[in-house]
Amino acid sequence: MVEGTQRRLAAILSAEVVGYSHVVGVAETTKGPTKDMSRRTWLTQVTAFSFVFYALVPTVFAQKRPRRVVEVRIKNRQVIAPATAIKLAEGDLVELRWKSDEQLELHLHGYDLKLVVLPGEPGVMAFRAFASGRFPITSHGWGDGGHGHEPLTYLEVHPP
Ligand SMILES: [Cu+2]
Repeated sequence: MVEGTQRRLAAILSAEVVGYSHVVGVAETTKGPTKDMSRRTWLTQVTAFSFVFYALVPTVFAQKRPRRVVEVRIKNRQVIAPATAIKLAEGDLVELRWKSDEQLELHLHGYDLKLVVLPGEPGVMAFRAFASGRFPITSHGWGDGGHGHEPLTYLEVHPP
Protein backbone atom coordinates (compact mmCIF):
# COMPACT_ATOMS: atom_id res chain seq x y z
CA MET A 1 0.00 0.00 0.00
CA VAL A 2 2.69 2.49 1.09
CA GLU A 3 4.98 1.08 -1.59
CA GLY A 4 2.31 1.70 -4.22
CA THR A 5 1.73 5.28 -3.07
CA GLN A 6 5.46 5.97 -3.17
CA ARG A 7 5.67 4.58 -6.68
CA ARG A 8 2.76 6.74 -7.82
CA LEU A 9 4.33 9.80 -6.21
CA ALA A 10 7.62 9.02 -7.88
CA ALA A 11 5.85 8.65 -11.22
CA ILE A 12 4.11 12.03 -10.81
CA LEU A 13 7.30 13.76 -9.72
CA SER A 14 9.40 12.30 -12.53
CA ALA A 15 6.73 13.27 -15.06
CA GLU A 16 6.90 16.84 -13.69
CA VAL A 17 10.67 16.88 -13.80
CA VAL A 18 10.76 15.59 -17.38
CA GLY A 19 8.53 18.53 -18.31
CA TYR A 20 10.49 21.11 -16.34
CA SER A 21 13.92 19.87 -17.35
CA HIS A 22 12.82 20.34 -20.92
CA VAL A 23 12.39 24.01 -20.08
CA VAL A 24 15.33 24.47 -17.75
CA GLY A 25 17.68 22.16 -19.57
CA VAL A 26 18.51 19.87 -16.67
CA ALA A 27 18.60 16.31 -17.97
CA GLU A 28 20.50 14.67 -15.14
CA THR A 29 17.59 14.50 -12.68
CA THR A 30 15.25 12.80 -15.13
CA LYS A 31 17.29 9.63 -15.44
CA GLY A 32 15.87 8.18 -12.25
CA PRO A 33 17.86 6.61 -9.41
CA THR A 34 21.25 5.27 -10.41
CA LYS A 35 22.74 2.09 -8.91
CA ASP A 36 24.63 3.89 -6.16
CA MET A 37 21.69 6.15 -5.32
CA SER A 38 18.69 4.97 -3.32
CA ARG A 39 15.21 5.75 -4.58
CA ARG A 40 14.71 7.93 -1.49
CA THR A 41 17.81 10.03 -2.25
CA TRP A 42 16.65 10.43 -5.82
CA LEU A 43 13.15 11.44 -4.69
CA THR A 44 14.68 14.01 -2.33
CA GLN A 45 16.69 15.47 -5.19
CA VAL A 46 13.69 15.51 -7.49
CA THR A 47 11.59 17.26 -4.83
CA ALA A 48 14.37 19.77 -4.17
CA PHE A 49 14.61 20.42 -7.89
CA SER A 50 10.87 21.11 -8.06
CA PHE A 51 11.15 23.62 -5.22
CA VAL A 52 14.06 25.36 -6.91
CA PHE A 53 12.06 25.53 -10.13
CA TYR A 54 9.06 27.10 -8.42
CA ALA A 55 11.34 29.52 -6.59
CA LEU A 56 12.76 30.66 -9.94
CA VAL A 57 9.38 31.33 -11.56
CA PRO A 58 8.79 34.76 -9.90
CA THR A 59 12.37 35.79 -10.79
CA VAL A 60 11.70 35.10 -14.47
CA PHE A 61 8.51 37.15 -14.45
CA ALA A 62 10.15 39.96 -12.46
CA GLN A 63 12.44 40.61 -15.43
CA LYS A 64 9.54 42.21 -17.32
CA ARG A 65 9.66 45.97 -17.65
CA PRO A 66 8.75 47.80 -14.45
CA ARG A 67 5.83 50.22 -14.38
CA ARG A 68 6.92 53.79 -15.17
CA VAL A 69 5.18 56.37 -13.03
CA VAL A 70 5.32 60.01 -14.18
CA GLU A 71 3.86 62.79 -12.06
CA VAL A 72 2.56 65.61 -14.24
CA ARG A 73 1.62 68.92 -12.64
CA ILE A 74 -0.48 71.63 -14.24
CA LYS A 75 -0.64 75.15 -12.89
CA ASN A 76 -2.10 78.28 -14.51
CA ARG A 77 -3.06 76.20 -17.57
CA GLN A 78 0.53 75.09 -18.14
CA VAL A 79 2.45 71.90 -17.47
CA ILE A 80 5.09 72.87 -14.94
CA ALA A 81 6.50 69.36 -14.45
CA PRO A 82 8.05 67.53 -16.12
CA ALA A 83 9.63 70.59 -17.71
CA THR A 84 10.11 68.91 -21.11
CA ALA A 85 8.15 66.25 -22.98
CA ILE A 86 7.19 63.06 -21.17
CA LYS A 87 9.78 60.58 -22.45
CA LEU A 88 9.19 56.84 -22.48
CA ALA A 89 10.48 53.72 -24.17
CA GLU A 90 8.26 51.64 -26.39
CA GLY A 91 6.80 48.75 -24.42
CA ASP A 92 6.83 50.62 -21.10
CA LEU A 93 3.93 50.11 -18.78
CA VAL A 94 3.04 53.69 -17.95
CA GLU A 95 1.11 55.49 -15.30
CA LEU A 96 0.70 59.23 -15.87
CA ARG A 97 -0.50 60.84 -12.64
CA TRP A 98 -2.04 64.23 -13.30
CA LYS A 99 -2.53 67.02 -10.83
CA SER A 100 -4.10 70.33 -11.81
CA ASP A 101 -5.13 73.51 -10.04
CA GLU A 102 -8.08 73.82 -12.41
CA GLN A 103 -10.58 71.37 -13.87
CA LEU A 104 -9.70 70.23 -17.37
CA GLU A 105 -10.34 67.48 -19.85
CA LEU A 106 -7.10 65.97 -21.10
CA HIS A 107 -6.68 64.33 -24.46
CA LEU A 108 -3.64 62.22 -25.27
CA HIS A 109 -3.66 62.14 -29.05
CA GLY A 110 -2.57 59.00 -30.92
CA TYR A 111 -3.37 56.78 -27.99
CA ASP A 112 -6.70 58.62 -27.88
CA LEU A 113 -7.05 58.64 -24.11
CA LYS A 114 -9.21 61.21 -22.38
CA LEU A 115 -9.34 62.09 -18.74
CA VAL A 116 -11.13 64.70 -16.68
CA VAL A 117 -8.94 66.00 -13.87
CA LEU A 118 -10.41 67.96 -10.99
CA PRO A 119 -8.42 70.26 -8.72
CA GLY A 120 -7.32 68.38 -5.64
CA GLU A 121 -8.17 65.02 -7.23
CA PRO A 122 -5.24 63.45 -9.07
CA GLY A 123 -6.19 61.55 -12.21
CA VAL A 124 -4.38 58.56 -13.68
CA MET A 125 -3.83 57.47 -17.27
CA ALA A 126 -2.48 53.91 -17.29
CA PHE A 127 -1.46 52.24 -20.53
CA ARG A 128 1.27 50.35 -22.36
CA ALA A 129 3.35 52.52 -24.68
CA PHE A 130 2.83 50.18 -27.62
CA ALA A 131 3.43 52.76 -30.36
CA SER A 132 6.47 54.99 -30.77
CA GLY A 133 6.17 58.61 -31.84
CA ARG A 134 5.50 62.12 -30.54
CA PHE A 135 1.95 62.63 -29.39
CA PRO A 136 0.44 65.96 -28.30
CA ILE A 137 -1.49 66.16 -25.07
CA THR A 138 -4.12 68.86 -25.20
CA SER A 139 -6.89 70.27 -23.07
CA HIS A 140 -10.40 69.95 -24.40
CA GLY A 141 -11.68 72.46 -21.92
CA TRP A 142 -10.82 74.37 -18.78
CA GLY A 143 -13.14 74.84 -15.87
CA ASP A 144 -16.74 74.51 -17.04
CA GLY A 145 -16.02 75.29 -20.67
CA GLY A 146 -13.53 77.04 -22.91
CA HIS A 147 -12.09 74.93 -25.69
CA GLY A 148 -8.32 75.34 -25.93
CA HIS A 149 -6.50 72.94 -28.19
CA GLU A 150 -2.93 74.09 -27.85
CA PRO A 151 -0.65 71.21 -26.83
CA LEU A 152 0.09 71.33 -23.11
CA THR A 153 2.97 68.92 -23.52
CA TYR A 154 4.04 65.95 -25.62
CA LEU A 155 4.37 62.25 -24.99
CA GLU A 156 7.54 60.96 -26.63
CA VAL A 157 7.73 57.19 -27.02
CA HIS A 158 11.13 56.09 -28.26
CA PRO A 159 11.64 52.85 -30.16
CA PRO A 160 13.69 50.17 -28.38
CU1 LIG B 1 -7.62 66.67 -28.55
